[in-house]
Amino acid sequence: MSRSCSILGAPIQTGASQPGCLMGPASLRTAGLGKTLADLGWSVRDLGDLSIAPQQALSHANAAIHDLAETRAWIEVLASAAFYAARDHDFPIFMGGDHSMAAGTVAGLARHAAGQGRPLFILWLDAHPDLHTLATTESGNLHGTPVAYFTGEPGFDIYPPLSHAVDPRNICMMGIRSVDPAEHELILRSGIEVHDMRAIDETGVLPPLRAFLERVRAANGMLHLSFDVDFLDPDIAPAVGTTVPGGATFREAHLIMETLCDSGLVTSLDLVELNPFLDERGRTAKLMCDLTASLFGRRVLDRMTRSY
Ligand code: B3U
Ligand code: MN
Ligand code: MN
Repeated sequence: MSRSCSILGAPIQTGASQPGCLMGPASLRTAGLGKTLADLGWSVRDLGDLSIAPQQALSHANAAIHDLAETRAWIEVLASAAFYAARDHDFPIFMGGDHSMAAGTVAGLARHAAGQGRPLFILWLDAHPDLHTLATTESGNLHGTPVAYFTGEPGFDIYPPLSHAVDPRNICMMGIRSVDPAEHELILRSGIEVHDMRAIDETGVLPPLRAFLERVRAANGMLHLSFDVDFLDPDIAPAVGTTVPGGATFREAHLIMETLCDSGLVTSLDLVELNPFLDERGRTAKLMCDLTASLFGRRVLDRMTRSY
């Protein structure tokens, strides 16, 4: 019997500074995400897009924060949807949407993992650690806050209550190359494993990835991959509002996905921050589909006719 995966759209853009992520799920569908996975032998169920009701504005002592009520509502809807998607399918994929949505998906997945008696691990592929609290964000863009929230940092009283926090020591970040001072302080205090681009330049992606996967396996953990488009170098992935030069290459990204596939440990996926308004003839959406295909088992050699 083939394994089941579900794809669920979260057209949220209130956590970002510029509009466009709203179209992310449509762009990933147009690039053929569902068919790509079905062709790899997966039984794919498209659960459609989530939505939120109109909200009354919420204010916060930090006046920089914008769209707090809408983002809070999205987090609430996503936490519940992620819990049920993880319960009902072998592998849920959450198509964003800006990265504030991970506050919801990870909260729901942590609740599900706790019900299974297993720890939840997070692989965070991103240019940014997204470790601001509501007090420290200077941009007011809430996509900079999900990791602080789901690790149980204080100051998130206005977000939905978190049923199960993620242990910061179960988080591995790769690709990091833009860190604000308050985030840096939290990295040092929390024990999150961070591999910045310098570390990747020095060792390549495999040694830190394999060491992390060993930890996940030893703990019988569930593993959620949260993939921000800006992890990739902007030359290959221009469709993102917060490009940072010096990102992961095409081959590094595919190698990570292929290695994750081989491990068999990944149980859920966020594809976030795709802004199709900034894309060039759909190339970033297609790249995200191809990377997902590598995670789901596509192998170059499988497509070649062997003549030897
Ligand atoms: N740390 C900055 C920049 C940023 C974070 N996440 C994204 N950009 N995508 C901030 O605004 O919090
Ligand atoms: Mn991010
Ligand atoms: Mn980012």
